[in-house]
Amino acid sequence: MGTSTGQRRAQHIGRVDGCRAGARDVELGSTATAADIVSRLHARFLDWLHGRCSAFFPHRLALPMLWEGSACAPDFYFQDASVTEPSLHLHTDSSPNGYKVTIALEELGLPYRLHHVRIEQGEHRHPDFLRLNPHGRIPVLEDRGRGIVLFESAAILLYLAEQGGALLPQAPAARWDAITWLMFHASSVGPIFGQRVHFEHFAQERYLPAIERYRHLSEDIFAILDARLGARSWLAGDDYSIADIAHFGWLHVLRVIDIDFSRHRHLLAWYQRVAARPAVQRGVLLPEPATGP
Ligand SMILES: N[C@@H](CCC(=O)N[C@@H](CS)C(=O)NCC(=O)O)C(=O)O
Repeated sequence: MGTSTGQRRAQHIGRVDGCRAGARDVELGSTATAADIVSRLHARFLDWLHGRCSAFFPHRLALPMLWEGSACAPDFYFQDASVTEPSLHLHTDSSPNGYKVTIALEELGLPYRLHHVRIEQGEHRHPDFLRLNPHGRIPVLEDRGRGIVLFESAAILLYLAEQGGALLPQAPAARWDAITWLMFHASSVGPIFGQRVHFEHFAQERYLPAIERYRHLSEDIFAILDARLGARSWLAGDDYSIADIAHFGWLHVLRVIDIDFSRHRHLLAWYQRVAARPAVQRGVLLPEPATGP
């Protein structure tokens, strides 16, 4: 006898309920209708999820994002026959470059599976990861369906904008503005902020000339961004784009570690506009919220 979609769904939920939440008396095959079973199991699944995951956010159920290696894993989606394995696999950690990509994915609503690469535990040096990015850095995006592997957050953002058909303006002038500011970020802003954070927070020796140099260079960048945003809402003009997302990833982490740019009022207002977006608020929690050094 064939099974209905409802029954199949109930079996899949039942399997998740049994295997991840401890044995439950799943009543498949009783007189209960498939709809009853689905609704009972769904309620239990949510109960379990809320109990199990202190940092559970409803969007993780609402969006088809998949989570690997976490107690919070909604592999509910993965095991449900009506939902297929996503083609996009993101390897990332909680970091400026990682947040750019989780924000873009959340903005675009593309289904993806998230793999948490724990840099502190050296997982980015594992041979399996180095096969994806020989430079041993997150983020890495695989599009398994198309056999494509990308590293460098700017390349990933361009790919996602193309795939999602958004976050990159169509009109040539605005499009090239967005790409120019994305490249400015990738080649100048990110590396300068990265060196500043390194010399101020992580370097074993406190080397003042380097600290001064990167402070000075990053203050210049704040001033450039502030001037740009004084005349327009977004870096590429009228539309929020991947250029904004790239900058936000870094500026968000600078704020978390108390590097202050609030005296640049246009930059601060832009920061607040970006931070107010629901997808951005979700993106900066994935795989975990940023913490100071
Ligand atoms: N230019 C690269 C930078 C990537 C990068 O430096 N990622 C950091 C995390 S934000 C990383 O993986 N660091 C590990 C390490 O330095 O060993 C990009 O934009 O993706």
